[in-house]
Amino acid sequence: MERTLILIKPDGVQRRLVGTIIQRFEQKGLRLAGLKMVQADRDLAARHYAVHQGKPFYESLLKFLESGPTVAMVWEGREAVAVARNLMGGTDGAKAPPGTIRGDFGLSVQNNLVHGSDSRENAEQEIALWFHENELVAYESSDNAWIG
Ligand code: DAT
Ligand code: MG
Repeated sequence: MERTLILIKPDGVQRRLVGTIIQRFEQKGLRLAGLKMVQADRDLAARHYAVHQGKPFYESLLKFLESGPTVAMVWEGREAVAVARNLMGGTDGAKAPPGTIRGDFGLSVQNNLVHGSDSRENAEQEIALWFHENELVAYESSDNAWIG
């Protein structure tokens, strides 16, 4: 079973899209294993986006992630990392196809509503950054045999 970290970033919270975005992951068949609201500080923002350090948009990106509360979630299921990335659409909302979260609700590159881990390894690292292990819940979904 694969897990991925999904963030509804501050623009998604401010724009009252939390329920709508969660619904996309839920309806697809992924299983919610953890969920909380976090006000990221500079340290958390910098660690989360460490890979982008030195890029021209880095400082602005950290300010954005610090600018308000984020909803942090762990979703699990078959191919969860790739499935979640497909549900999100590409980075630039203007180019992301309709039907995806960014394609349906975003026009910006930076303010693109969601974060999703881009590999299984990064997912495990990011989950550890945002969650304590005891905040994640393991359980059987009763519809598992139907969803796979
Ligand atoms: P993604 O979030 O699709 O994985 P990424 O990891 O390349 O994209 O970049 C992380 C975030 O940084 C992205 O969600 C929005 C922002 N970003 C990326 N490229 C950018 C750019 N050229 N200008 C401004 N912000 C950018
Ligand atoms: Mg990324």
